[in-house]
Amino acid sequence: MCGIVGIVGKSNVNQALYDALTVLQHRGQDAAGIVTCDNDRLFLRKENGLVRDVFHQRHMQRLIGNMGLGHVRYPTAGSSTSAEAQPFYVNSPYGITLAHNGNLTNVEQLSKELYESDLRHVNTSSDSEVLLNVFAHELARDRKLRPTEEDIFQAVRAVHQRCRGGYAALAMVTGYGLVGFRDPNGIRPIVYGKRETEDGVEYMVASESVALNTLGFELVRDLAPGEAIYITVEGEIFTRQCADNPHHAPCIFEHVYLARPDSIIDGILVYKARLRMGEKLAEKILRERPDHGIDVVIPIPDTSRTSAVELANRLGVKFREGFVKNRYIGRTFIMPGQAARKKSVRQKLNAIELEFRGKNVLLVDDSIVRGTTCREIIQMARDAGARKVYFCSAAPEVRYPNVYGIDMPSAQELIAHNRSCDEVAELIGADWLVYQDLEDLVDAVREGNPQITDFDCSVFDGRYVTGDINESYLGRIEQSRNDAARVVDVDNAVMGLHNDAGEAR
Ligand code: PIN
Repeated sequence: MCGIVGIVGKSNVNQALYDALTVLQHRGQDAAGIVTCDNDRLFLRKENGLVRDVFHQRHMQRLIGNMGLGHVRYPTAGSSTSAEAQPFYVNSPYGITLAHNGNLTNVEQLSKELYESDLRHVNTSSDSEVLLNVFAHELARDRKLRPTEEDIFQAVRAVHQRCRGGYAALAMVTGYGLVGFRDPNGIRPIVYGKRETEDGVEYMVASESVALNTLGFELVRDLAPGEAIYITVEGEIFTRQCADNPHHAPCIFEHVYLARPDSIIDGILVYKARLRMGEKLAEKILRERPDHGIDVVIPIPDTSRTSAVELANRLGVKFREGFVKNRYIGRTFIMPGQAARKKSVRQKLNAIELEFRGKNVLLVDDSIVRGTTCREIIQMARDAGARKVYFCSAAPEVRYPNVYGIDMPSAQELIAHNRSCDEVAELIGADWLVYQDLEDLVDAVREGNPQITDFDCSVFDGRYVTGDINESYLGRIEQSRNDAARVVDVDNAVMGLHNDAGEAR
């Protein structure tokens, strides 16, 4: 999962892009990048690290221009070198840069086509570079000196015909404008908005509406599935449906924990969806365990807090903060000859004993993925003196891998894969465990916008909305996601490539 933002402004956009990236930082902490365009010149800075560590005064000073785009990256299998930080650049045609959130599922075939028929070189294993080259190739077809909005939309149309998977992307055509597009199933989110300034209207396109709000842009709307937006450098704006058969099936996991609660995605306020998840969980607990005997409901910070508040409210039980999270976790340093040691949950969360001693506690988390964290947290609750530790998950059992850009472990590593609720309860050490029903999760989210009739729930039900995911594909990603196969560039301590126009860090 990644975050993207693009701005067409009336003065330098570097600071606004930087600020927007800090607001989207939750979508990816692995690498960050900004490219700006000043007339026909591009300025790029990208590197592994958090936004606040990647951009220094000297980089910002170089990032001039009234149009630009930015990216924060979440690590996915094999993407951890800084050469794969985004945005990516190709010089022909026009000079195009691209930032992308999502995953292409036919990347092998596309890479082959690019090499064999399109005669294009792709220098990394990133599917975003593939997406950029497909777009560039399609835009170059008519060999025009100046692209019109029709040419841009025709290229996006061709991208939709060639590319499979989930993608929300922003491309900047040097000297011409900013293009945003969303896959024909609208799996990954993307919105746009505008703000008035003394010099005229400025536009922003971003992964989440919080980026608009915090910078004073007014949300206009989400891009529809398959739709593209083109904003010229002069501030003219065009939108067009570019897919043959768009079908809206947005990713439900955005609502579970990927997105910020104050974002509105496809008309649904994430915060309210999470409140409703808590409400539905409470109803299930009351149905299945009417004599639950819970003394206190405790969220596992931060995401689950919203659901937990409403859950406690519905149960008529006290809501208490039992864990405090350290917001300032530092880096892990590697000593010569030693492997990097993973930070323990206890270094991140600390229990307030008062809320546990002698009580029956219900811990609430947004989801259970590997089950490793919640097992440790349950043990912490017991060590703090809890009598009984019950656990509930605001999401259903995560049983299948994600292929649309969420960094999820392989199926074998998912604790609920091929296991029942009771088996998971035993493995994580809970006295009992309640998962949200999928139907309830869908209802909780859908209530915010009943016009959406389908969601991508593949991690819960194994149904992939693009309809083209087969066993052999799943087998291949299982292989590449096996922890052992991961390329770990530990904290990227010393190995940054000098990709900021030759300047060393
Ligand atoms: C919480 C995100 N959320 C916490 C991610 C861990 C499952 N884990 C999924 C719970 S936040 S595990 O966004 O950082 O607040 O129990 O499956 O190991």
